[in-house]
Amino acid sequence: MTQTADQITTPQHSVEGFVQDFLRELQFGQGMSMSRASTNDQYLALARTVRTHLMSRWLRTLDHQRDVQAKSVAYLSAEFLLGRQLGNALLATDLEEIVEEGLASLGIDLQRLRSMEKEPGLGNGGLGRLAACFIDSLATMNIPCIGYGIRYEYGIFRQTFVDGWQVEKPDAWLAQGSPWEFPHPEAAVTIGFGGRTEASTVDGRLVTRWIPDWQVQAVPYNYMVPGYHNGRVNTLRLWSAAATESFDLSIFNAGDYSAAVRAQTAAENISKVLYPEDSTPQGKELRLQQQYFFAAASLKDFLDNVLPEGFDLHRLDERIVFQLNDTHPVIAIPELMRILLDEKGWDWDEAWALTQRCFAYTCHTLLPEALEVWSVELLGRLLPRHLEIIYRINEDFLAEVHTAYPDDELRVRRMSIIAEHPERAVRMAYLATVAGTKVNGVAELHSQLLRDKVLQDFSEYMPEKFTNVTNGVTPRRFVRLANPRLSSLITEAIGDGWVTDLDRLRELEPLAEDAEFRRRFREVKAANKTRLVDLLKVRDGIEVSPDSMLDVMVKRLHEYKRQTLKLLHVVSLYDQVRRGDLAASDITPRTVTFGAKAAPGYKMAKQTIGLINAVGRTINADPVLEGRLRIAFPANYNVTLAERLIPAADLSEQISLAGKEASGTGNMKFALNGALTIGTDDGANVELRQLVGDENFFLFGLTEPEVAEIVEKGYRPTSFYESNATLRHALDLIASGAFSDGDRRTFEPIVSNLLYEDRFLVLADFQAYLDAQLVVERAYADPDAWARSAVLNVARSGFFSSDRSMRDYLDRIWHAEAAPVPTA
Ligand code: 26V
Repeated sequence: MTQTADQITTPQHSVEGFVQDFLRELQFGQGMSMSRASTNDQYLALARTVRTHLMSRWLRTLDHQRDVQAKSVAYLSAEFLLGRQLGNALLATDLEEIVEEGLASLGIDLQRLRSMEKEPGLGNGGLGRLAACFIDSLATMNIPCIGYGIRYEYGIFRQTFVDGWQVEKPDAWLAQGSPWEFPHPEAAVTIGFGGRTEASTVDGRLVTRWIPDWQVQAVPYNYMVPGYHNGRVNTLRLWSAAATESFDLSIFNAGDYSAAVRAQTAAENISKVLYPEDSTPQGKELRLQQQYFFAAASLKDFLDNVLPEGFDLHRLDERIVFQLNDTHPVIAIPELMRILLDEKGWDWDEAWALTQRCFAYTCHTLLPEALEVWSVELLGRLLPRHLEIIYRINEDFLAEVHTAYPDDELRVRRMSIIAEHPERAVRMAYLATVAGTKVNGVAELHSQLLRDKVLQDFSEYMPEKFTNVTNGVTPRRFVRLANPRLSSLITEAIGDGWVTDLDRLRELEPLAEDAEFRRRFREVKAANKTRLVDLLKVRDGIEVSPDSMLDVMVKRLHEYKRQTLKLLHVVSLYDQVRRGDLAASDITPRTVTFGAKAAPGYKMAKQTIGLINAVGRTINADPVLEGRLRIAFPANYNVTLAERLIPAADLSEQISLAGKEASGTGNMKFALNGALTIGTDDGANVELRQLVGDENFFLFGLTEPEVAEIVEKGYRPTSFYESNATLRHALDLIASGAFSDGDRRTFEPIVSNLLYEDRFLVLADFQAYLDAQLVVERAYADPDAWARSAVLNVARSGFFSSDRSMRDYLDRIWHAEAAPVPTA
C-alpha cells in the first residue's frame, strides 16, 4: 500500500508540543541530557526539531507532484549561496514565536542558538545568491522546481586579515555535520570521464558509443526549500563525488593499494572545493570536471528518477525546462544529445529538435574575459563524445548561417562555436545561445548590451531568442528575516501581504508624508545600527559610532566595481583636512564600511584590500579627523553579515563603471531596507533610479555610451591627474607611502595602474563622484527629508522581488504553472 498524504504525521504546532519534541530530539536523537548539552547540541536539536515540520510538507509535496505531474523547472547552477537555514525554516513554518517562547521556558535564548549555525557558503557572490533567491521564490509561488548543484565540501574561503592583507582559510562548513542535508547514497549515479568513442553500423545505421576510461559516483544530498506559509517544500539536490566501488576494488584486487587510494582521492576531489574566482575563468581541468559531473548527474537523475517510468521522452519539454545559470552547466546540452543519440538510438534531427526545446540560458556578465571557453584539447580528452557532438552542432549551425548570409563569410566565422585563436576552444555562451529556447540578460541595460555587443550576430540572426529578466531578491530573507523591526513597522501600516506581494509596498508611499511614520522609520534604522555596532564589536573588535552615517560598499572585490573610487573619496577628504583645505568639523560624520573578498589569485584585488585596511588604520587613528571619518572593514563578508549590515545602512554604494555590472542585487537589498543609493547608470541601478525617482537617488558618472566613446578615442588617465589637484593630492598621498610606513613600493602597483591604465575609468569619474557625495552630505543634514526619501525607496522598490523575476521567467521562458500543494 502506498502512503497517502493524509497519513503523514505532522509534528506539534504549539509551545508545549514544541518543547516536548525538542527535548525528545535532544535526548533520543542526540543522546544528550539538557544539563550536559552544549549550545551547539541545543542548536542541533532545535534544527532537527524544526526540520521535521518541513519534512511532513516535503513528503506531501513529493506525493502531490507524483500525482499531478506538473511541469517543473530544473535550475542548474554551480553555486547556491543559501545563507543560514534555521531562521528561514522558522519563518516558512510560522514557528518563530512558538519556538522562541518554548526555548525561553527552558532558559534558552533562540538568537544564541541561531548564531551557532555555519552558513553554507556554496557560492562566490551575486550569481550564487541569485540562485538561492530564485528557488525561494519558486517554492513560495508554488512552482515545482528542483535546484541542481554541487555539494562542495569547502565553500567560499573564509577571509582573514593579517596586517591588513587577505589570508584565505578553508571553510570547513561540514566539520560538525549539517542537520539540513539528507544524503542518499543508494541513489548515487555513475559519471564517466575520458576514454574514447567507437563508431559502428547497426542495421545500416551509424551508431556511436562512448567508452569512458574512468568513473565517479555522484551521491545526491537533498536540501529542503520551503515556500512561505504555503505547505510546499521543493528540493535542492546537491551532488557529492565519491569513488566507484568497482573501480576501487579492481585495482585493490590487482594488489595496487596506493593506486586505489589515489583513484579514490581523484574522484572525491571533484566536489572538494568551490573555485573562488568569480568572473575570470581559468580553464582548469577540475573545473570542467565539476561542470560535467553535476550537469550529467542532474540530467540522469531527472530522466531516470523524477520522470515517471515509461514516459515518452519526445514530450520531455512538457515536463521540464533546464535553466542554465550562466555557462557553467552548458555541457548538459551535448550530454542530453548523447543520451538521446547513443543510448536511446534517436536520429540527429529529432534529438536536436527536442534538446532545443528543453534548455534556456541566462548570461550574467559583460566582461569579455568572463565568458567561458574550454580548449578543444581539454574537452576532447575529458569528454571525447561531447566534443564530437559539439562539432556537429556547430557544423549544422554554420551551414544555416551561411545560407542566411551567403556573402558574409566573416560573419559566419565570427559566429562559430569553436574559436580558433589563441587556441581552438569551445565558446560555451555561443553553444548555449544556439541550443537554447531563450537567452536572457539580468537587467534591461545588460540585456540591451548583450543584444547590441556581446552576442550581436546572434541577436540579429535570431532576435526572438533574446529577452530580459531583471534580477530580484527574496523579500523573505532580505526584509522579513534580516529586518524584523522594519517588517513590523510595514506590517502594522499595510498588513503582511507584502511578504508575498512586494508591489504592495506602494501602499507605504503616502506614509512618506506622515511625520510620525518617518519618526518611527528613523527609530528602526537607529535600532538596526545599534544592533550592527554591537555585532561588529564582538565579531571583529571594530568600534563604530551609531551616530555616524553608515556608508556601505559590500560586494566582491573587482576593479570594475571600483572599490578604489570609494577609497579615493576617503583619502581625498583626509588629505583636504590635513592640508587645512577642509575643517574636520565640516565633515559629515561617516563610517565607510567595506565588505569584500578578493579571488586568491587576483593580485590587484588583494592589493586593494591591503590599501583599504592601511588607509583605515591611518585615518581611524589620526586625531586630525576628530573621529568624524572612519573605515570599518569586517573580514569575511558573507550572507549572514549582509543580513545585519544592509538593514543598518544609510548609503548604498553602487559605483561600477557604466556598462560593466550586469545587474547587481545588493543595490536592490539596500533600497528595500531604506538606504539611499549613490550610483552610476549601470545594471539594475538604471531601473532602480527610474522607480524611486531622480530626487531619491544620487546619480553620477559617465554613461555607457560616453564610456564607449572615451575608450574608442583613447583614454588618458594622466590628463585627469594633471588637471585635477584634489585627485592629484589624493593619489600622491598614497604614492608617498603615507599609508605604508613611508614605503613607496607597497601600493605602487595600484597607483601606476590608475595613472597609466585605469581600465575602469576611476579617474574619469572621480570628480563627479566627489560632487555627488557633497549632494549626499547636504541631503543627510536634513534627517527628516532623508527619511522621507528612504521611505519612498522602500515603497517603490517592490519590483525587485525575486517573485517578480520568477513571474517574468515563467511568462517569457518557462511556461510552467503553479501547483498548490493541498494542506493536510
Ligand atoms: C564565473 C566563474 C568563472 C570561473 C570560476 C568560477 C566562476 C564563478 C562565477 C562566475 C560568474 C561570475 C558572473 C557573476 O557572478 N555575475 C553576477 O551575476 C549577478 C546575478 O545575475 C549580477 O547581479 C552581477 O551584476 C553579476 O556580476
